Amino acid sequence: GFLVNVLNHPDFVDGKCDTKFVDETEELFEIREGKDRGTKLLQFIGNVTINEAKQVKKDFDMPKAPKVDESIMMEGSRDLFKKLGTKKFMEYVKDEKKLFITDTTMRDAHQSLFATRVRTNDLLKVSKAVSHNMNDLFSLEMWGGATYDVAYRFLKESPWLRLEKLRENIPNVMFQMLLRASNAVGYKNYPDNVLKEFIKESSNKGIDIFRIFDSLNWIENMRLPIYEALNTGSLVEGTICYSGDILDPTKTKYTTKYYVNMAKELEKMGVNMIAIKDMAGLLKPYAAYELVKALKEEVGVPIHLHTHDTSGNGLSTLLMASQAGVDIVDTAVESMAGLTSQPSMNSLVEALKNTGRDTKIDLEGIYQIGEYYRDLRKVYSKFESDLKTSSAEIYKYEIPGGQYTNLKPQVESLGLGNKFKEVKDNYKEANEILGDIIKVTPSSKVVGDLSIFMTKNGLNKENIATKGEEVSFPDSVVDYFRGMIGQPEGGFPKDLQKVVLKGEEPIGVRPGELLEDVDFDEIEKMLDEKFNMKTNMRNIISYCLYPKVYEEYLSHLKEYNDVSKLESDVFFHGLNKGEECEVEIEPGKVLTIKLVEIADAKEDGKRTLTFELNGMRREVEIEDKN
Ligand code: 3PY
Ligand code: ZN
Repeated sequence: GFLVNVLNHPDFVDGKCDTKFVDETEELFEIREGKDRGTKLLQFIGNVTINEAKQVKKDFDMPKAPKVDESIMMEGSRDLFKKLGTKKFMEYVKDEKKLFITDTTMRDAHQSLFATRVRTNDLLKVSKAVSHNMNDLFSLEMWGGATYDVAYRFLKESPWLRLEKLRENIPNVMFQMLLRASNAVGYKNYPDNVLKEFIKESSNKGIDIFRIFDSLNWIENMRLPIYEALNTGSLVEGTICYSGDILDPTKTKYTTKYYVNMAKELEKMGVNMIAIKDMAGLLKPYAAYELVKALKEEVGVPIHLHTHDTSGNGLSTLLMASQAGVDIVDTAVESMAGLTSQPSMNSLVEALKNTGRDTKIDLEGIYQIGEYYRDLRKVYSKFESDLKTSSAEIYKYEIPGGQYTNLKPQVESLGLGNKFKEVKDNYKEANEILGDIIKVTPSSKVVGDLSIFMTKNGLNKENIATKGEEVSFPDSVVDYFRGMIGQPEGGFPKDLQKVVLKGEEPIGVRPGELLEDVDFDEIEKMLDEKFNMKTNMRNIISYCLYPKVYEEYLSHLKEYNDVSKLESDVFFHGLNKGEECEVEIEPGKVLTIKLVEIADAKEDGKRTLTFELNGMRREVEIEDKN
């Protein structure tokens, strides 16, 4: 029976059975499922091979991570943080002359360059080298933002296991996540109890620093997550999202004063650092100097700058910020840097060598990590955009890095490929129509959805109020005007709000005040019964954040078992005829899988695929959906 198996599980016997054991691991489904793990994997590989990969030539090898001496534990920022405690550690950061560096390679870099697709398996392979060679960094941004959604939706793996396993392999450097305030890691405001539990679990499982931003810079939405994160003993970056251009005297909404005031309010709430989140890469070099200087004069906590290199000015922005006294900046390893990603760590480190802000980072080992990612990118090439050069037109459009990369394929998939320029122009116009708002997930989605909607329906600034009477607007736009993601600076444009809401009254309070707490017990019961599992709090949270996506993930797990251990060339490209792969389904247990034969489709549309599984012939039937 189920219980017996749980009790016999090695983790349980070892006494390690905290909440960790009862996760979405394969064992839980094995227990009552007849089909074995091997056959399920063959079915998965067969399906990818027939319906997704179509026997593409694999002109890449899976990259090898650099070897390091694992017996030597390198001291890192996390060790120091633990040793000094919050207060002393933050004093140290503030007093230190060197510029501190955060690496975003495991999160924002691949979110911005190829739609967040890097799998845990590939991150784990390089993780020990990261712990060893990147121990001088301030932190690693490796979770949050879109990673959570994409892990379940597209990678069919648990983001919690990513966090846990990376933490195991990298115990020495601080982990940082991006939290969308009351939107957590989703696209809408969630009930307070969901948000609280999410933050607690994230901290328990290894997050040291929460970067908390609201997509409209609305402080009311940030209070609860900030207090909750501070309560866990983690460090908190109160975040100001940068929009517009403080150097442009004609732009009067988002001024230096506006940002400084916001930072001061966040400081009063007790945050440990202020993050400037320049998600679209709009902070020009001299503006960075002015903004950082003003913040350094007016707030006491360290300043952490995040930008994107879309315009090609990213490195200059970091250098000017450094000159003005910024404490920490975000970069990515050079083979994952540039364009819509962060500026290159390697270039910045070199640029500051032998100056007053010398980062003191040894690049030797970081080059090796760069080589790993350079080779890895080939495996993920199908997710890369065709953006080849930087683009200073981003200053005009104000589209965030990840959205900029995604917008073209999104527009193409809607059959508007020939209207990309118009969509971008409409993005700018939609922003004005919505009241010149801060644009970052999820508010950037509102602007993106509206711009596509305008393009499709021939709407513009002049006719949207009249023609809009007859159409129903995209859900995200309606929710925005209802006040469901919060209140924008300067309020809503009232005329259009009336048109969009068609008589419904908007809310003026924090949405979390109106959303009823979720009944966790009820969800636990439902998941236990429906998926035959022993549900834990992380499972419940995942369901609360993404009910449909999470259920689909669990169904996938049931049908194909745990696919996270497949190598990425097989996960994304299947097997070619005659090709063989190995999968270590648990430590020491390796399956060898060879695709021997693909038969023609039968009348019912199914193909028989012949495999060898550890040398034994196995046939599986795969429906050819082409
Ligand atoms: C996210 O919220 O995912 C972002 O990276 C916003 O810039
Ligand atoms: Zn970013």
